[in-house]
Amino acid sequence: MIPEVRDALPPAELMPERVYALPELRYPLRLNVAAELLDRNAEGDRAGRPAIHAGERVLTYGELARKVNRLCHGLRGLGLDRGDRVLLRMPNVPEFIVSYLACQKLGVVTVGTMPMLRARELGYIADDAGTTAAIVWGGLREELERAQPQAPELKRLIVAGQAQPGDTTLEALMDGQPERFAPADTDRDEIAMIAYTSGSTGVPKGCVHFHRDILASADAYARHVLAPTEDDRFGGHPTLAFTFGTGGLLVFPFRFGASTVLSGPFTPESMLETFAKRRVTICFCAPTSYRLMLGVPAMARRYDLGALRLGVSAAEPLPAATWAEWHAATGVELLDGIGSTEMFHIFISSLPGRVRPGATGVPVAGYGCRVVDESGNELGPGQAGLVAIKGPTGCKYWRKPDRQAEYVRWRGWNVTGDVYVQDADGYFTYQCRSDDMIVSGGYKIPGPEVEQVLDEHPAVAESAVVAAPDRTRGFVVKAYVVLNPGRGPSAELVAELQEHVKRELAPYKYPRAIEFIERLPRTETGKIQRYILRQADVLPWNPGAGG
Ligand code: 3UK
Repeated sequence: MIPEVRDALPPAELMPERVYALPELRYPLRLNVAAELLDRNAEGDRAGRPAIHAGERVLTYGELARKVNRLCHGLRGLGLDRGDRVLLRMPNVPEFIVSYLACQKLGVVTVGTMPMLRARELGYIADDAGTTAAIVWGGLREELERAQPQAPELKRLIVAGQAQPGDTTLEALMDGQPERFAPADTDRDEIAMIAYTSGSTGVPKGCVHFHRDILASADAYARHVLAPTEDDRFGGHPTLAFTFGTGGLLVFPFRFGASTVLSGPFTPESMLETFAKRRVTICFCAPTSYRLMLGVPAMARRYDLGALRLGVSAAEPLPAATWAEWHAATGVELLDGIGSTEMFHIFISSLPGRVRPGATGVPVAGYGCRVVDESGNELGPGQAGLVAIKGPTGCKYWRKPDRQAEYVRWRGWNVTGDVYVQDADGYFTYQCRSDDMIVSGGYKIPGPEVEQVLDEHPAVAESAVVAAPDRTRGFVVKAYVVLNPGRGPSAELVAELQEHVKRELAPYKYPRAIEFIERLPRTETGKIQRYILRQADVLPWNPGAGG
């Protein structure tokens, strides 16, 4: 590994202790994730089997491998090499997968970014990761170009899809290139990707995953929980840039020679139509999306979901009621699973045929999970505490040793900040988060990040952002705003503040509810008492304005 990249990893004493308890998790020293996911299928007897379904288009493993190899030559021609970081900004299109696999094959580190991110978020990520090039979808270029001044090293944009004259295009890079390319001889513990997650402090943190981590997630979680065959078709809405999507729509299908079904922007109807038309067998969605699909009138009669055999639900807790409604409507079991960007994917999951609705499930094969107190002492059944995990994947923050020490504690346990209770028979039930992160519609929204942006508005003196209960989304972002002298509450100002946040941050982070108050409740040491605001509707001092 090049020294610059190695030095960005956490110090050895803060590394998670990783355990490879199963024989299928023992990998050779030299390991390349793209060779495993792609070449193994394309060069074996699956060359003619489908790899990607996108609308009417089907790309076989053989076709995909030829595209990837041609792009490897093209990227190499631009001077990109092992250890370099490349930012990916694309919707769920085949070009995302081609770019991801080509980078992996070269040993180039991918930095996937969610399409909804805005310039300030992209600029931070590009600069923090030290990306020197980006592969960007034409329709998403504007925010990235606005971010470039924040990331001086990001000089080269490669445009996929709709391009403009003078662009370096993905197509041109692949044009006329040889169709074979030998994968880089990467170490199993060499960095493959950095996935950014919004921390509760509002500063995005890069989560590093090695070549081996990505495969381990498939060989622990997917193999043991989903038991995929090459006839499975994986579908769903998470972006490929989110590790929930990278796993569910790229790594897991390819690890088992199955195929992935890519779809456009999520609407409940379009998702159901894709499941029916493309015969999706395993789907990955957030609970909110399952609820929205259940809200489509006569959903099970209008869409033939006969091919579907399992639905994975993650990113937020799956209530027993949603499980029961989906099961009644489709006959399909939803498998709740908790994962994180730090852990790459799911580490506690329900198992087919053994679901207990309302509980997340049991530790995934290969992972050890405990419920502990603040000092790391194990708690007994029925007692709520922090969940701590050890397994083949683990948290490795890029250039953030202080944050690393919060996530990895007690000589190697990963602590996600989630509060759990374990039953006497081993099932884990989610309680809440222990910090200020708001989980809304499956999105993680750090309250402080929204506060910071609200406070930049000239009308705002200060603000506090909390989660307010919501029937569809679980919770929504609610902002309590103290106005500057001379500014009064109004519906126009609510709309203006909402627009302000949507312009500055990914739009899903905007406060769906805004309430103006005289002052924020604080402790004697000056800390905002967000728990009081969470119950604010019953407080006498609440003037009840706005909303
Ligand atoms: C919360 C859940 C209750 C929990 C993710 C599957 O969500 C993913 O990653 P993020 O980094 O967020 C991690 C946090 O989200 N969470 C996730 N799943 C559940 N809470 N029940 C669940 N089933 O607070 C966790 O710490 O955005 C999920 C696979 C890959 C992922 N990255």
